[in-house]
Parts: sequence; C-alpha cells; structure tokens
Amino acid sequence: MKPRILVTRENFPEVLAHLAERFEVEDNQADTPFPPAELRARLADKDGALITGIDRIDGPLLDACPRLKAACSIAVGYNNMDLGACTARGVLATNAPDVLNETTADLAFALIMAAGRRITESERWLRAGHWQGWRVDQFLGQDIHEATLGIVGMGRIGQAIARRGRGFDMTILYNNRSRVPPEVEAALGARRVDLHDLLRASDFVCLVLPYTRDTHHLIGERELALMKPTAVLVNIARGGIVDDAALVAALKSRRIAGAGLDVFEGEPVLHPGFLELDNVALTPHIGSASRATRLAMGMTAVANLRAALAGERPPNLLNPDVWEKQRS
Ligand code: 8YV
Repeated sequence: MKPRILVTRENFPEVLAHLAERFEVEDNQADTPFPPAELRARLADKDGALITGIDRIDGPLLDACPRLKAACSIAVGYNNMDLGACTARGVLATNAPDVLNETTADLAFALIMAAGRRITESERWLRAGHWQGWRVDQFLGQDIHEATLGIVGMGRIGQAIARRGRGFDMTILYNNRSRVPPEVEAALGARRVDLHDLLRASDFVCLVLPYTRDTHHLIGERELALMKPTAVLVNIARGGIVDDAALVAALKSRRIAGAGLDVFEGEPVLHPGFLELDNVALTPHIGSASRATRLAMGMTAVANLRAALAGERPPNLLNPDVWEKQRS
C-alpha cells in the first residue's frame, strides 16, 4: 500500500500529480485552512504532510499523529514548525530554501521603490480623482539610486537584494549574526555593521531574517527612533520581527518617512493603524508569489517528502538528529 499523505492547502496540479505517483493523497483543493483540531484529525492516519509556512506543527499535533514520519513545507521560513517537538518524536522536518531567493528579492525591491517613490500612495490619490495637474513638489519621495541600503539578515535572499542594490549604485550595509565570506562581501560591495549603526546610516532598511524568540520585536520604538526621518523600513521576512504598534506610531508622527510591508504581526489581521496611513505600501505576504517560484517551492517539498518516506535523507532536512538516530 502507498504511504498516505495530507496536503494541507491548495497546490498546483503538477505538484499533486507528482505526489500521486508515490502516495495516497488527501488534498485540500478547496483551500479551507484546517483549524488545529481538524488538522490533527486529518493527519492522524497519515505518514507524511506537505504543509505551508502557516500550518502550525507542534507537540500536541504530533502526539495525535503517531504514524507521521515527515512534515515537508513549501516555505523557506519555518517558525511555524516546532523543530524540538519534531525531533523528540522522530519526525523529519524540511523547508524549501533557495528556489524563492530571486522572486522574494524582487518583491523587496518593489517595496523599496513603492514606499520610497510613494507609488501606491500617489496611485490611490490619482484614482480618487484628486489630480488637478503637475506641480513641482508633488509626491516628492526618496531617491533609490546612490542611497544607503541596510540589509538585516544577509542570507541568500539578503544577498540577492544586495545584488539589486548594486545595480542602483547603492551603498550596501548589512547586519548578520556571522560575517559573510570576504569574497561575497567584496562581490556585493557590502560592509557588516552593528544593527544600531545600520539603522542610523541607512536610507532603506530591509528586514530579511528568520523570526525566532531572539528576533521578536527586534525593531521597536527604540530602534525606529534611531532611523533617519527620511528613511524607509521594508519587511519581507515575518510579522513579529517588527513591533507593528511602534511602527504605526513612527509612521504617523513621521518619525520615519515610510514603510513597505509584506508581512504583519497576527496576519491576515493587520494593525488598523496601517490602513489609515498613506506613507506605507502594503502587500498581502506575496514575497514568493510568482507561478514559477510557487511551483518550484511545491516541487521542493515533494522531493523532500518522497525522499523522507522512501527512507532517504531529504535534501532540505532541518533536524538532522532524527536522521542520525534512525541510521544508528
Ligand atoms: C510562503 C514565505 O509563501 O517561504 C516563506 O517563508 O514566507 C512565503 O514564501 C508562505 O510562508 C506560505 O507558505
């Protein structure tokens, strides 16, 4: 009998077809998010799960799913998975890195430009019928070219953003736990600085780091106060890294000039203050949203699931201890 798997959310027919070659698949093409109790019930008799970045995989869920051997996510971020709980129960956990680097970096740049050049704000104003004609001081924004771009989190996506910044002759600063190899720094023309120096010096601050206990509210009132009044904050990483209430206050008082946000604390519910502000460009967590990339993310999760349930090491294993233990 084929192993049984659950695909927690809608996915492309190509992804489901690949899964069906090896597995008995329960899908969710109606795309109704399963509340925790329903997810537990549906996963109880499954050997594997193909999940998204928003399905919570934790101890209580895993306790209800004794057959589960692998949880494979289509997302690169894995703050939704309790890796300790997976490891303790021998469940292989995987993510989908790399395939979304360029698409996500594209969106970061779109938000840098949209917020810096007031694209969404001026479009809203124009659509509302306010335009009476050209004026010399209409919608003055921040120049992108030759500005200083501060990237917080210099992983693969951060580096892809830096490459785009180079094309705009930007000065690239970065903050990261560890220094990236000197040859990468040289190729990107990037200089590592501490977070406070980055916040003080940057015209655009772009957040591209994982959400963990340590990065919760990394950017709050104190940090926003360090930024230039002309600066723009962009978050394409995760809600929760920024204290949204503090950001709303900083945008409202024009403590900073603007923000471009793809992710929010408590999304899909937004801090209501964002909706009242003009100086923020908002997108609904679409960082990786091109068909090619979302398909590649799905296929990456398929490859991980196929390996895991065939007794092979999944290419993007997040908890290698489980694998080592199974081998010993
Ligand atoms: C996903 C993301 O679309 O990969 C990530 O970490 O944030 C997005 O690309 C999202 O997590 C839904 O799975």
